Amino acid sequence: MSENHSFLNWLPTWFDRTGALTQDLVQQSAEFGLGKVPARLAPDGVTNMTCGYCSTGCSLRVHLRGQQAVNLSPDPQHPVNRGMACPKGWEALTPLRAPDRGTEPLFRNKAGVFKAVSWEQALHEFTSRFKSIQQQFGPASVAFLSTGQIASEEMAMLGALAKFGMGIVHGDGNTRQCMATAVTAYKQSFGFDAPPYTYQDFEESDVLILVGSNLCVAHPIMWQRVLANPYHPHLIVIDPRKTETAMAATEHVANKPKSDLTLLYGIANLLIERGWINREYIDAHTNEFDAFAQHVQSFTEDLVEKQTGIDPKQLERITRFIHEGKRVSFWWTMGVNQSYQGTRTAQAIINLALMTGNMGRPGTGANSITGQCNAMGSRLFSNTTNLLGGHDFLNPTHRDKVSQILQVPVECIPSEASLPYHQIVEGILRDKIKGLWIIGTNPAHSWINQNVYREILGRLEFLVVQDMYPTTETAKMANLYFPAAAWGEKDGTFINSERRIGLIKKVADPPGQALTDFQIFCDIAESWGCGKMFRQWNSPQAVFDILKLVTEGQPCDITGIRDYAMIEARGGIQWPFTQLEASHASGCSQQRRLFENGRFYTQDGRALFHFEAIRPQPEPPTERFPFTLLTGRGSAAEWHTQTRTGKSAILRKLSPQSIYVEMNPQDAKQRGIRPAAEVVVESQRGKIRAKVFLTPTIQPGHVFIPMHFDTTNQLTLSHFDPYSHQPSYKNCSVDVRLAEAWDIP
Ligand SMILES: Nc1nc2c(c(=O)[nH]1)N[C@H]1C(S)=C(S)[C@@H](COP(=O)(O)OP(=O)(O)OC[C@H]3O[C@@H](n4cnc5c(=O)[nH]c(N)nc54)[C@H](O)[C@@H]3O)O[C@H]1N2
Ligand SMILES: Nc1nc2c(c(=O)[nH]1)N[C@H]1C(S)=C(S)[C@@H](COP(=O)(O)OP(=O)(O)OC[C@H]3O[C@@H](n4cnc5c(=O)[nH]c(N)nc54)[C@H](O)[C@@H]3O)O[C@H]1N2
Ligand code: SF4
Ligand SMILES: [Mo]
Repeated sequence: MSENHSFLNWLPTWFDRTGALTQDLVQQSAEFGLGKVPARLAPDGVTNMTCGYCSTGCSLRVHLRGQQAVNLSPDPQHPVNRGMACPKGWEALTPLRAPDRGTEPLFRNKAGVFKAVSWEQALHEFTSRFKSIQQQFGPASVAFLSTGQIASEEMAMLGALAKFGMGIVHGDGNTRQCMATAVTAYKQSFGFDAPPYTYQDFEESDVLILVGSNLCVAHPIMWQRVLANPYHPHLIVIDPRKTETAMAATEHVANKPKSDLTLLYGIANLLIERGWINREYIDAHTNEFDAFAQHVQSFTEDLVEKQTGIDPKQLERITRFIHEGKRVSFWWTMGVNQSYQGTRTAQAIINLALMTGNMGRPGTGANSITGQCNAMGSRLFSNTTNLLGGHDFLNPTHRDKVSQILQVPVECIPSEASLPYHQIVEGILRDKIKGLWIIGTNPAHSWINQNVYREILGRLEFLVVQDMYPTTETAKMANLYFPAAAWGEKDGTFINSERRIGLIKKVADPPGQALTDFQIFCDIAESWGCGKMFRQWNSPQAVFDILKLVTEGQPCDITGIRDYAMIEARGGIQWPFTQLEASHASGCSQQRRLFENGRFYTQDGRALFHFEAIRPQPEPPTERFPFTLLTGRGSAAEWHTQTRTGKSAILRKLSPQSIYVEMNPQDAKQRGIRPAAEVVVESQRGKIRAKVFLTPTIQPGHVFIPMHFDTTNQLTLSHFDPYSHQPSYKNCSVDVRLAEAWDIP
């Protein structure tokens, strides 16, 4: 039997990566014995809530029997998913009853052993340790790192408590690893962080262009919406790998990694040369086009071919598709955002949409697809880099407004924005930050350059981790662990990629003494001695009402939403939703896109063309490290660091369980690497062991490793986009060789 046969058992996985779910699998999804359901829900029946994994925001119907949440199914009526869910959604209840759920607070004693303690003692340790660090080293010596996976009300409570109540200045989120580039690009180009689309646009376009997005794996239900497009659209996928999405494309543009900016400028240049631009739209609604046109002149077909590997014929073809399309939509995800020149690349996409007038109409737009279930909530309400409601910490009028609405003294609102994530990490290294509170993220697996990062975390005087599980790589390093309730065990709202606010609900009790993040924040406020500041913040719905007021007059104004019941009745509500819109028939539409009137959120209402010279790759391949390492999502069944999806036997069957590296057969042959061989992958920062998977879907000279394995980020590079400060996870240089007996296990 050839070695290749050991991969036969992977094959179903390989093809199931698309997220297509068989009936067999649905039946395996046994009934769950979860905790008691709160009395306000009918004992038998169903209740709808938004999925707690990705930013698609599918609506799931949770089935209740005998006061137990027994199963769930996708909501057939919902405008987002229309009865569909991916494997993670179907299995969303399973991680709640995992045996390693945190059931009590844990405190590491002097011997270094985690011991269960009461909440009272845990809160006392939290308050006394952090206060003493702040007294010794100043208020900014304690920081927090949060998440895009808790409710908006919880994020807002955390951000307000930390910054207004506890005097913390620096707090950022894992959304920095994910969405910061899109946020910065939109703010600079449109005047506000505003993804303009609605999912209906997937079905209305006649040309769709996906840049650095593996939609089929990372957003399987959005992908279903593309497949439901009745116009037989051209689908152009720009990705160095022939992903599942690229395989289904009418045109796969397999460019060199991180050459997108050159490619997009080349397309812009060709559009201008051919006169294939919408001058009327440009003149009426944008600024700086002429300077942009001049900038892209040097991006000739020859230059593009040399830098990107895309030949003039293909360049011409895609440019022609854009020109001939009546409704062209541009979509991008992490292949763009996670790059050292990501902001300008995202803006190069925005520029193409603006110059061809593909904006504000059905089936058009420059559309960033976000990642986590509530990354969009964190963009508006986490109070980290923006002041609550998309306001600016640096703007005194904004500080006054927020202070008045919240009845928080204005002096308690910091007049500086938080340091970005990587500077918080540097702050720890430089002994400026001594205490860290990590909520709902697992950076000891997911942050770049792990070997150094873990050492840095080890320098902290006090690390608090608040998570569903005390078993995550990060929680294991903590001095104090808070057991958090999960999605399904609490109420609140999420905002999905198309700006739709949806509900999450409590359908099970948290295990043991675990508390909702919201309750933990309220208890900390009391323990810290600033509880008075948050008297009005006494329930998620009460916080939602406060957040509504904060958005008044902002582009994200949601003052027209009456209450949670209104969100429920309407199948979610997209922002903005002003009082005027609420009273108007157009406000009732389930598919609302931005910029229909051509007015943007800049001072003069015009969108701005941003552009810049191409930057050199921070770590190009060398003789010693000849391969470019790409990382990303492996399958529809795996979620990030696998703390949740790893708990489902069904999901585990749908993806490889040990680390593998995808490599082109040609490269393997040259190096004498046979299929399924054990190899060592080495970068300047670390070396790891993996099984090789030979596949022509990866170009010669590149390799790909999914992010779901805890060693992947030992290889990745600490390099950041200068505007968004987002890490460049998707390119560093590595070597791959056969593992020897003496290599690391
Ligand atoms: N199943 C599953 N779904 C998820 C998640 C998950 O963990 N599992 N996570 C969610 C989150 S938080 C996010 S942010 C999204 C991410 O969603 P995506 O961004 O779609 O997923 P990735 O696999 O990270 O990256 C997308 C593609 O970028 C390509 N790429 C790498 N370098 C370049 C480049 O230089 N140029 C171009 N054009 N492409 C490049 C990679 O080959 C990869 O196919 O997924 C969300 N959905
Ligand atoms: N190499 C590489 N690395 C990457 C990426 C990549 O493409 N390549 N992508 C990056 C991106 S886009 C992202 S978004 C990050 C994701 O990285 P992480 O945020 O580290 O990933 P998760 O596994 O989602 O971690 C979420 C944690 O929150 C916990 N949790 C879940 N629900 C709750 C809750 O309600 N309350 C609390 N308190 N805890 C909860 C989970 O148990 C888990 O430990 O990874 C980044 N890392
Ligand atoms: S596509 Fe995303 S939101 Fe929908 S079921 Fe899957 S993980 Fe949940
Ligand atoms: Mo993400």
